[in-house]
Amino acid sequence: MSDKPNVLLTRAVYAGTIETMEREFTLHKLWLAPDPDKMIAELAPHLRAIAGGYGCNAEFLAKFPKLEIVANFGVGYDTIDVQYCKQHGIRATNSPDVLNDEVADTAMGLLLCTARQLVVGDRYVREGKWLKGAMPLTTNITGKTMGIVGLGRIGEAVASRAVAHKMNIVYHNRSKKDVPYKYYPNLVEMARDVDVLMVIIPGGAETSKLISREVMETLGPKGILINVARGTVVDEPAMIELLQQGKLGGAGLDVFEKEPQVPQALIEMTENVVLQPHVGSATHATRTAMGQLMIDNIKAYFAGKPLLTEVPETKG
Ligand code: NAP
Ligand code: 8YV
Repeated sequence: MSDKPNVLLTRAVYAGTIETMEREFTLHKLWLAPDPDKMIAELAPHLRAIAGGYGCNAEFLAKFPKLEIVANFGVGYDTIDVQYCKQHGIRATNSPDVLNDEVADTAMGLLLCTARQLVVGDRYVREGKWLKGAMPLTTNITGKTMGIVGLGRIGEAVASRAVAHKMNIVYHNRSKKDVPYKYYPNLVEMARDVDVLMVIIPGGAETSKLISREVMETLGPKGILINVARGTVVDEPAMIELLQQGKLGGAGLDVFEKEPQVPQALIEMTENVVLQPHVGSATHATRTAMGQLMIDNIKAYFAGKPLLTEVPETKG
């Protein structure tokens, strides 16, 4: 019997992370189990740690009466029922900060691709259209106003990049922050005053469809919506309708309501919509750092040391 702690990994994460986990822990890979229920039944009597965070709703967590820690792979932990964890004395951790720059780069990349139609331009050349004439002019971002919905760790990294692009920054959070940007307590009022709405808030029930039809209609026919948060925070059917009717100018999307399913209507909008497969943090360097933070939290827990990045809901 190995003295390395048993850890149940609920989904595939970065390959390098899995290799490290196999050295550090007695690792159980749920998504590869020929019979997942059998694996769960065998582990249930003694398992203390779950990693990955995927599918960790109350029903799943209740299968493990000895569970003490859930370590998420990612900063967004909307797939973990942290209220259940709190009620059962289970600690939960995530991987903040190590991915701020990566996600902010993706957000700005999506904005430039959408406003300047860089993907359209790539296709324009490959399809030989340039031989017949210049591509139509597009939209600039310099001097435009970006409204950040969720000026947190990643939101602030986006803001500093947008400032470098000579954009004006305003923001909407539930609470005002000590930052040199105008604060909008009302999201619709902000949507009225901006050219770009940059969405980088957490997922979950509280933010579900926060980017409503009214918000997007107010952003308007020249407005650009960028969503690098979660698909659930946008009213996706309303967004599609408004884009089709020309009542919303354009969208750059990294996340979707039913990932990896993407509505066909969005796939067919090739001029003013840019789609990405949830790659906000998808580089080797950043995924390695996310994985190491997940591992270090579990190691700290079993060593009786303070957790490095516990989520606010299970602290104290
Ligand atoms: P963070 O530092 O906690 O920032 C979240 C911000 O959102 C805070 O400033 C918070 O301010 C605001 N906020 C929270 N709930 C709100 C609400 N109901 N209404 C308005 N504002 C609200 O989190 P982060 O590290 O920047 O990450 C943010 C999210 O990005 C993650 O939760 C995840 O869903 C997403 N993400 C996506 C990718 C990707 O690959 N696309 C990668 C990483 C993260 P207040 O508390 O004042 O409201
Ligand atoms: C991850 C993310 O890609 O950290 C997050 O919240 O959305 C991304 O960094 C996602 O968790 C999938 O692994």
